[in-house]
Parts: sequence; C-alpha cells; structure tokens
Amino acid sequence: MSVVGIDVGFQNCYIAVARSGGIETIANEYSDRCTPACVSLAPKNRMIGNAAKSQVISNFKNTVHGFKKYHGRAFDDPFIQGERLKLPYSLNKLADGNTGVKARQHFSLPHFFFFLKTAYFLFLYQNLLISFNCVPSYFTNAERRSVFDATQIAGLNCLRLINDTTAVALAYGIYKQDLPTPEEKPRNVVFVDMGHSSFQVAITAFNKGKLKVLSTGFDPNLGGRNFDDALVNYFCEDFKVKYKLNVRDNPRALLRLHQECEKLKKLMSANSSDLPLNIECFMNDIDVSSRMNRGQFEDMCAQYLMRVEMPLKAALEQSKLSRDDIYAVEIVGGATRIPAIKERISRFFGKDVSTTLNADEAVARGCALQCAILSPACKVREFSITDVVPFPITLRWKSPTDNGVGECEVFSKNHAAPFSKVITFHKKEPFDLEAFYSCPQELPYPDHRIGCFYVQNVVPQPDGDSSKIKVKVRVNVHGIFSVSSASLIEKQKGEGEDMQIESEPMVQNEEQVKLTCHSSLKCDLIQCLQLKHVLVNSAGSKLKVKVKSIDLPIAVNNLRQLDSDVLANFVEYEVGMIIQDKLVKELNDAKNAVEEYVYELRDKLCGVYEKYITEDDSSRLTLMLEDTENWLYEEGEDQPKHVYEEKLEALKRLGQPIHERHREHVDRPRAFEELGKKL
Ligand code: ATP
Ligand code: K
Ligand code: MG
Repeated sequence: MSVVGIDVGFQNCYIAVARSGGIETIANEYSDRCTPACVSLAPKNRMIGNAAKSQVISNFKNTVHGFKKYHGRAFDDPFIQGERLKLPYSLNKLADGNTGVKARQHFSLPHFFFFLKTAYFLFLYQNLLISFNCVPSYFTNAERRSVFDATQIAGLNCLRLINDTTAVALAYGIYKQDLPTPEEKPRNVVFVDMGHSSFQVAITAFNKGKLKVLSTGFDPNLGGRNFDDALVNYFCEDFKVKYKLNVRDNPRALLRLHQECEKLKKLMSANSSDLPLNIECFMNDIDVSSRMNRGQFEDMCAQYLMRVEMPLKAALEQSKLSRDDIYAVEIVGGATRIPAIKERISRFFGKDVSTTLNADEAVARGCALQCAILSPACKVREFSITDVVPFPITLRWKSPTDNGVGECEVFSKNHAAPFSKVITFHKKEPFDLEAFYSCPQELPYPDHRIGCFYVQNVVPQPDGDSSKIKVKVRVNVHGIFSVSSASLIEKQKGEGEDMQIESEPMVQNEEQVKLTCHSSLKCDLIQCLQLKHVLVNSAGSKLKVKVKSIDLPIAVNNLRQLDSDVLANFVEYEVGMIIQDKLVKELNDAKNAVEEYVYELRDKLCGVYEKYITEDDSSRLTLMLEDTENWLYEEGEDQPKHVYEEKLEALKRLGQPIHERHREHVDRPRAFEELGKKL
C-alpha cells in the first residue's frame, strides 16, 4: 500500500510517496518528476502527461489542458465562458449544466482528474490505496466536492484534500528542530505560491509539533500564464506590423508562439540582457524574429505585478501580525522565479524571501507528509495542523418571527478548520437550512450558495410544545462544509422542564440558536452524537434527568453535486477506459516487440551470430526480416495482438537455434574453465 500526495497543478503535476526512508517525489515513465497536466485523446485510447503534451500543437482539438479550473463550475459560469474563448479545444454544456470537453467523445468535468491515475498508477502503483490531494486554499465547497468526486472516479482512496499552502507549510515545519516550545511565542512564517494560474499566500504560526494557519490570501487568476499572455500579445502585434501576419487566426501558430514565449519568459528570469525570439517557418512559410529584455517585459506586465501586493496585504491584516512578527517569507511555485515577483514580495514584507523548499515539489511533498503522519504504516513525527475557513459561512432558515427568516453566521472568516459545532433549534415540523457564503463579493466563484439541508421527521412534543433539535454543522478535513447530523431531544414522561438547564437563557422564540463549540479537530474523527441517552446535569438542583435523542434524516441538495448514480456511471466509464487504454498499450507493446526483434536479430546476424549460421541461411533470414519490417508498415500496421505474437514466435523459431549455438559456444569453454579450477 502506498501513501502518496498528489499535486495537480494547472500546468504541472507532482506525486510524492512516503517511504520508510522519507518522502520521495517519483518520476514518471519518461524519468521526469514533473508530469504535464495534459491529456490527449486518440481514436482508441488516451495519452497522458508528456506523451499528451507532445500533441498540444499537432492535435490541438483533442488535447486537453488547464482542466484544474473547471472543477465544480457550470458551463455558464462567466469564468468558463472567458476561458473558452482562449482555448484551442471546445467546451460544451452537458445535460446537467456542467462543463464538458468536446474532444472525440463528450467528457464531463470530473473525468479530467483521474487521467493522472492512468498516467502513473496503471504502470507504477496499481496497489495505491491512500492519497492526499492538494487544492487551492480558495476553493469553495462545490470545487472541493468536484475534486473529491474525481478522486472517487479515479479509484483513488482519497483520505484528505489539503490546501496547497498548508502542505508547503508542513513540508517546511516538520523537519525544523528549533521551533519554539508550545509555551513560547510561535514562529510566524509566510508561504507564498505562484503557479501557472494562481497566486496564494498563507500566514502561519509554528510551535514544536504544531502548525496553525492564521490567515490566507489569494488572487485565483494571477499566475505565470498572465505573463506568457502579455508576451504573446506583444509579439502578435509585432508580427502583424513586421510580417503582416494574423497569428490569432492560426491556432497552431498561436500555440507555438505560446510555447516560445514561455521559454523566453524563463530565460528572462536568469538574464537581464536583450534576448532574441526566433521561430522558423512560423506561418505561411515565413520565419519570424524579434527581441525582448527584462525591463521591457516588466513594463509590459505592470498591471500583473501591481496585483501581487493585494493578497499579501489582506493576509497580513487578517493575521493581526505586524511585519516585525514575521520570521521568514518562503516562496514556492514556478512563477515566483520571476525576479520582479520576488522583488514585490520581498519589498512588501521588508525582508529577503527565502527558498528553503523545492519550489516545484514542496506541495506534493507536504501532502505526502500529511498522509504519512496519519498512516499507521509510516513512522513520522506527530504534527498537528489547524487550517482556516477561507470564506465566512451563514445558515438561513424560515422563522415565524424575525421577519420570516432566521440567520446565523456559523463559521467566521479564518475560523479554525476542521471544526464541528452544534446548533439548537426549537421546532414543531421539518425545516430547511440554507447554507451560503456570507460575502459574495469576496468569493472567487459566481454562486454564493453552498447547499440546502432539509431536516426531516421533526414532530412536536406529546404536550404540543416545540421539540428541541440539535443540528451539527461542520467543516470537515477536506475543507467541505455540511450539516452533518440532526437529532431530536425527547423529554421523558414526567420529567418536565429539564431542558432549560443545558445553558443560555431561553428566548421566547420558536427557535433559539445556540452555538456550542463542540470540540475541535478530534470531533471529526469520532463518531459523534451516537448517544441515545444523555444524562443532563440540572443546574439548580443536583437532580439527574434522562432525555432521549432520536437521529433525524437530512435530505441534502448541494450546489453542483453529482447524483450518486451519475457518479457510479462515471466510475464504470473510467474503468472501461482504463481497460481500453491497457489493451491498446498491450497491443502496441506486442507490435513493438516484433519490430525490436527484427532490429536485434538483424544486428546480430552481421555481428555475434555470424559464425553460427551458414551464409545462405543468413541471407534468407535477413530477407525475411526485411519482409517483416515492410509488413509492419503496411498490412501489419493495424492487426490484433495475437497476429503480432504469432509473428514474433515464427521469427524466434528461426532465431533461437542460432542463439543457442552461440550461447553454447560461449558457455562451454567457460564451464570447462570452471571445472578446471575446481579440479
Ligand atoms: P497552479 O499552482 O496555478 O495550479 P502549477 O502548479 O501547475 O499551477 P507551477 O508548476 O508551480 O504551476 O509553475 C508553473 C509556472 O511557472 C509556469 O507559468 C512557468 O512558465 C513558470 N516558470 C517556471 N520556471 C520559471 C522561470 N525560471 N521563470 C519564470 N517563470 C517560470
Ligand atoms: K504544481
Ligand atoms: Mg501549484
């Protein structure tokens, strides 16, 4: 069983595995630790990662990337509509309103994520059981649910979604030997991550064995790709003037320009002098060339550089710390390599930024560490993590008083998470609880609703009074909010007015909201509210009163949540595709085996086998190998697997005797020699 952390970035994916010796970032089949977040659809199978990326230009209509941002978003979402205009492949609206990709077949959203599984685990980690997946800290409920669903579809046993910056913080803190003791003032470290598509910051407090996130800040649409776009825009204009080319009308040329601009951007990070951009045969057989330097680039990107400060400022304000309280500012993510970005971050905090961590792998490594901490199979130092609720959450319900609606903010901004709370209502009939994000204007998502929770089977007490209903709300370990359980507290006959004792004064309302911090972290791990009989201690007298609690069913309607049968269909569909991918791979392997054998045997016939075959036989065999090679490119191009296997067998029947003769000749003297030694 493998314990892994998975970071699916907008552009790059990393997978780290917890092993007895520590955390290791694993390489893919191309010996590359970075796998492009890219999937290309061939007529019969999928290509993933590096293989797919090589198709970005040649097969642009069927090569899908950037899917991280589609999680939990409807096709009509303004963000999706904005992206759509820039994409070389098509998006479409699925029957349930979700975003689908129209490439060869119709795909719906959650499909994208699981491709990763095929990329790595089909070949490497088939017994993968535990995974942790990173999500941006600003992901809302719908987005987190979508990521989680995708892991289900992929067949990953996802134990936790962890925020990117929290994973980075863990990767930083767990190896630090000199953290302050729990009684001392914590060490405050800022973590900044700018990737290809987004910008995140977290301000944290460390004590020995303990990490607490104090606040987060973000610009979900600021990342390396904005800087690429700026360069692309510039050169499109430049080539229009210089060469009369309309690059935007040619998707292939535009994609090529994108790739070249990204390379140029990276070069400019290391080099401040004038750099060339040359592309041969760019469009209409024209070679293009131009130049750019870092100063020009920074001027061009002023509008993006300006946006760096805002999230930093917001996070610092919310953390209630001053700049002097900050011990270090750690940066990760590819785009923080841009000198102007580093400089802005450094200038804001008034200190040099540090690069203690591996900028590309830290997220995945921290994620795997979290997994290792929880796994009994791994011996890792205990480290407690408290994250934050990024956006405040409110519950709303119908009420006969209060102008018809009751409302209560159940989680404030930066409230500790995971966390559970119990709210008490006094009701005579079933009721709805609507959950939503309290501040739509600060939400990077077009819909501020979270979901609707319908508490069923509520009845009045036998004496006609309202029943006391305890509702548990929580933000779970994945950062997902839900109304997780409800129970009706039944007065036992003859035990009268015992409920006042539980605390707070009773208000003469049909419902009285009482928030009790039930417990932190651990509450999520323990099955809560299973107790059927609760002993309540009377406040005035020492009298013990028995009450009975009955669990109530809750009907849930989450925003953009997939129906369970839709999810089951996706799982089945994915399994079908994995089998198909596997069959195609086996077929290709069988075909390649024939080709390899042809080359190998031909080489050896003119080499080591030369002395073990007659000249006639050798030329006959050589001819046959040539025929086979031609066959592979003609009618042998597309045959069932068994045909290749039989072909290989037939060749081996001829090759094997020569091989045997050669081996005997080599082995026999050696055997005699060994025998001689022994005698
Ligand atoms: P996200 O976190 O937004 O989902 P991601 O995790 O895929 O995206 P990263 O791998 O952290 O992103 O970073 C990729 C970005 O970093 C790309 O825009 C890439 O061009 C940029 N980048 C990488 N190296 C450099 C460099 N030396 N100079 C400038 N930019 C760089
Ligand atoms: K990444
Ligand atoms: Mg990233």
